[in-house]
Amino acid sequence: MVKPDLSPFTTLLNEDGTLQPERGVVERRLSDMKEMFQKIPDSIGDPILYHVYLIPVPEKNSELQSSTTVLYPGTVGSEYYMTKGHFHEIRDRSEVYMGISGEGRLVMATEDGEVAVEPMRPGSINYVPGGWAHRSVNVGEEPLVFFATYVGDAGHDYGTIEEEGFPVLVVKGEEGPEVVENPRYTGRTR
Ligand code: S6P
Ligand code: ZN
Repeated sequence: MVKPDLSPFTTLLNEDGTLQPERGVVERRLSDMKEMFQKIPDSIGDPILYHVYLIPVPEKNSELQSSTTVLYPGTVGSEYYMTKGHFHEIRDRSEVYMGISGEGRLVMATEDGEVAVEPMRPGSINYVPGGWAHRSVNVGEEPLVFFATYVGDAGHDYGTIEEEGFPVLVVKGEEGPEVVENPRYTGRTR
């Protein structure tokens, strides 16, 4: 017989992507991820790039963590606002994203430099297999809001991306978003 650790509970999603009740919030400003942008204009200040609203549960592989992310619209130089991006600490742990509002790109990369860029929009369901680092990029004019759920003990390895970057960047081109090579990427390429 399995004796459950938790009792069932419900969280409500507000239209703006916040959660009710609020159980935990992470705020990320430009100053938290300065090294990740190619060039930061002096006049930009220290804007909030995104909030993550958490539904925390025990960090075990028998549970599912979940959260919403509200990634605001804007650019830093030619790059759109984006999340830090990470591998999961336990590399093979997978994740599912569901787009709620706004328009984005989900940039994913393996440790040996394979790349995938997938669309995020209301109703998109992106599967992030184990072993793929992931970063969301807001390419629209409205906040990009999405729900994420992932294996409970996955953990987050931000260090590898901080050191190596992603193999590609999503930049604002004349005709809209463009995926270009990251000149500062120091990881393996394929
Ligand atoms: C967690 C999941 C998301 C991100 C969030 C912010 O595994 O991928 O909830 O945490 O979108 O991104 P980051 O890279 O700052 O954690
Ligand atoms: Zn993740």
